[in-house]
Amino acid sequence: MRSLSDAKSESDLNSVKGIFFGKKGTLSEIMKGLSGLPIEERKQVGAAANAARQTLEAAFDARLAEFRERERKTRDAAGLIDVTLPGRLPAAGHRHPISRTMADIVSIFNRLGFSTRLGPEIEKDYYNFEALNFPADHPAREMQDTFFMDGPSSDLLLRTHTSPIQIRTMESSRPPVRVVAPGAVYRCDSDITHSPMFHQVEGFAVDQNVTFSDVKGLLTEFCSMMFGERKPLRFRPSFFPFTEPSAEVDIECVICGGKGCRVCKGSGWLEILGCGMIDPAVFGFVDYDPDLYTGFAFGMGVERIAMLRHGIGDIRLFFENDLRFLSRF
Ligand code: 2U9
Repeated sequence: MRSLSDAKSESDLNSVKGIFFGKKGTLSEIMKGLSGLPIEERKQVGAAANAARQTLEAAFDARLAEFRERERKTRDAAGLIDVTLPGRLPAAGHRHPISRTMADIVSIFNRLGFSTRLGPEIEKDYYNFEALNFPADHPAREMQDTFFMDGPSSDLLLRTHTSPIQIRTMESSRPPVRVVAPGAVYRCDSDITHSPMFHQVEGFAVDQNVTFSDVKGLLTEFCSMMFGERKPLRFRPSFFPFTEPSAEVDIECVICGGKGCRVCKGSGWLEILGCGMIDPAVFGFVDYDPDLYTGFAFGMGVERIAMLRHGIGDIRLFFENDLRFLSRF
């Protein structure tokens, strides 16, 4: 097999290729001989050899394409499928990191004896504020925080927390109750750590003799199930209109182990949730006897937990739907 026009197959083509491009092939020999030539001649021969290489390569490529096309046509005509070729799998999607984090949180509380309740995202002022013991002039009711459906005097709004679910639960059932309330909530706020729509998981339990140590024990267990090991927790006194006493809960920084880093701003602690004993004034709205029953409640922001879990610094990334971001999870 000496020439391109004699080649009848891909393997013939490779033999002819060897004549020109092989180790001892014509082109290699020419290139080796270049060093023995005077400079002017070396330039001319070198340029001619390069041009010849390009022409030959194009001719071989064209012939190869011809053979492959012929082969494909024969195969198609015979109805043959190459079963040894790897299949093309459809790209599989997955759940959004926020849905997954929320499902993980809810699943832990379900395993700890809490059932799940949902509620409407458009709520009445009564369930979102009044029954939760927000005074009439409380700043959280104002325009900059709450999306009212029809101006600030409107009775309908986008719920600012999932707490209305707890009020609705207490209206329709008697103690003992243990419920988690997950869902989307809305606040007029937007920067790298706040989104106008975000997600919360809240929960509560009401029975006789429920104490603050019950919520401490529950949340300690939750944190070790969520973050993998028993990390130190810190309960700091705080204030919410619907709980008294109230606390915010910090976990030892999951990034630096408490040494101090950029994520915990050098403090060694990360705030992850809030909790407290349900204010007896709230029981007045749902007709629970505050002399007989006590209850605890807690709440957390799902995005904040997901950001800590995955080391993400900007909440807006979760909602831009950029697949380069979402496919990392
Ligand atoms: C009823 C009574 C009490 C729910 C609670 C918190 C503490 C809390 C925040 C966490 C981060 C909101 O998303 S966040 O900004 N929540 O700290 N929430 S106790 O207490 C209730 C709820 C309903 C009837």
